[in-house]
Amino acid sequence: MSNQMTITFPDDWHIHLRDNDALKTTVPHAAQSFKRVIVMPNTTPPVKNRQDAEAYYARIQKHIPEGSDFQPLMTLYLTPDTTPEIIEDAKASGIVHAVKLYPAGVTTNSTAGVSSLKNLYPVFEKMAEVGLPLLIHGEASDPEIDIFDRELTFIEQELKPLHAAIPTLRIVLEHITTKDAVEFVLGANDNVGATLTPQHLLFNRNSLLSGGIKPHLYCLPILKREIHRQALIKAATSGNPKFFIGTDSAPHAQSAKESSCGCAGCYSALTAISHYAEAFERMNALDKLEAFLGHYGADFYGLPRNTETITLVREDWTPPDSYPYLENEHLIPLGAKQVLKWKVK
Ligand code: OTD
Ligand code: ZN
Ligand code: ZN
Repeated sequence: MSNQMTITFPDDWHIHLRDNDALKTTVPHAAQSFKRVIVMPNTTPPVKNRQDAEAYYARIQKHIPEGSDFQPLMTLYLTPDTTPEIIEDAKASGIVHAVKLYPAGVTTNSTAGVSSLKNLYPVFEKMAEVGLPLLIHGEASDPEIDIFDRELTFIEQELKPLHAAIPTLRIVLEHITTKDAVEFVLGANDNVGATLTPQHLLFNRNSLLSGGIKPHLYCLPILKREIHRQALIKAATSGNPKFFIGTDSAPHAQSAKESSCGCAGCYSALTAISHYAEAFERMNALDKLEAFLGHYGADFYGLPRNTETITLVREDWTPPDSYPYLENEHLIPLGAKQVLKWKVK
């Protein structure tokens, strides 16, 4: 077994950078690990149109380290007021690469999201026409539905009808967490792909809840049973180009995570590559890692693959306990206090 791997520089097809002062931390971290990132639009207020995206892009750019060719790929946040004209205008900007659907209320900063997909079908038709992918947080928004069943319910009630109605719409089912999602993606046409996070490949709901609650493993969609984790890691390591990296790295200050009402989100911008390598190695599938991290996402988005490389070495290391964040706050990385087996040189 080789102790060193040189692979295509990875991209991250799903990241949260937040806004304003948070960008001082999140942008350099993202630029250290990734060449390009799909930037989620769930800021406060959300990124709803071309003007918002251009202004946010400019704020991000101020924090890109000197000499780095890091590239933020912007997205729009779909609301009940999104129109086909907004889609056309966003596409024409050249900086907007996708549109994100949050069913209202399902995750952090999603109150401005959508409760009925049917009304937005003209918007989806326009996205299919101009070639903007729809990125979906695939959870049912009905709060009565059990939190562990929300992904499956969304797939059955919303996603299958949408894909059947507009099969030419390119869809990324984001951060999939169940074998049902894997089966949906495998059964759908080639316009449908999925991202997978490090936490959903490595941990299950026991990791979150058994032997003491672990707030830093609390994210949405919530970690599921072991059979689901196994289906996810099998999909990720299968070499099927429908499945690719999307860390869902989501910064929340330590004080907001370790609280009586803790925020959802795992911060993995600086550790995700190591986590993925470890997850793939456990499946004896390190030969599939490069394409998952560096090829399939670019192919799906119709962008060129990166030509630069990174080198991973098999070397035990422990991430810092925390990173400074905002004024007197800290971010706790996924994997804090653990020994990770692969390090980016
Ligand atoms: N999940 N936290 C956040 C977003 C994601 O659903 C997501 O994409 C966040 O903090 O923005 C989380 O747990
Ligand atoms: Zn989401
Ligand atoms: Zn996310």
